[in-house]
Amino acid sequence: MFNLVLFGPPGSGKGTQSTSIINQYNLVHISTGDILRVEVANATPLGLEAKKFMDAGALVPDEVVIGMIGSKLDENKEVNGFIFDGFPRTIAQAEALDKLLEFKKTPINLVLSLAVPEEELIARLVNRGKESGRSDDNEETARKRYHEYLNKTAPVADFYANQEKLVLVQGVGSVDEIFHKICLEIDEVKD
Ligand code: B4P
Repeated sequence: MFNLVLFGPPGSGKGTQSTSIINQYNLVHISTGDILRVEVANATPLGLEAKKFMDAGALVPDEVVIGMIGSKLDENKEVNGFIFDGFPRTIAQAEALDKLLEFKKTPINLVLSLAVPEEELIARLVNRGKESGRSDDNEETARKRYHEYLNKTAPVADFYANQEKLVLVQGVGSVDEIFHKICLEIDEVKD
């Protein structure tokens, strides 16, 4: 199995690059953002609770997100591996993921961190908001999300650097150029 974490601030291209990576390497895509948006769209109890946090640019509580990941791993037993997109976003989520994977006897193999400057992130999210209508893609909420990232998510990079799994990838350039750099890093680690 090969398990990849795609890490980076909101708007850094995690979702965009995941689409290409799953096709190239035949991995199962687990995006906590996508799962939460489906829950919101279906107005489930979980979705109604999560929406309050998402609309405010805040992270959804750890216990909610960790529970969702546990279910997804159980649903996908015989697979080549997983790509975790937008998860883990806190140290508690990272520790929980290690425990869940230990149980499955398969570790995280690589963490790719997409580096993009703040103003480029905000511009991308505001631009996406014009087409997608996503309630968290406006300038005010995008800046809150970025600060939430700096406070709660950025420390997760050190967690994986200490495990010698973190590799930085410059996330500015064309989607294809960035995908090419990502493939080089994956091929270096994957047998
Ligand atoms: P997510 O859905 O994870 O979304 P994201 O951070 O906005 O985006 P991503 O980095 O995937 O960017 P994308 O490729 O779409 O999170 C949404 C919310 O859900 C969070 O704020 C939080 O509330 C909640 N949540 C999710 N996971 C959670 C967790 N684990 N714990 C707690 N809460 C959680 O790209 C963005 C835009 O840039 C797109 O328009 C794209 O076309 C464009 N783009 C991409 N690459 C580009 C490039 N190279 N050049 C120019 N534009 C590019």
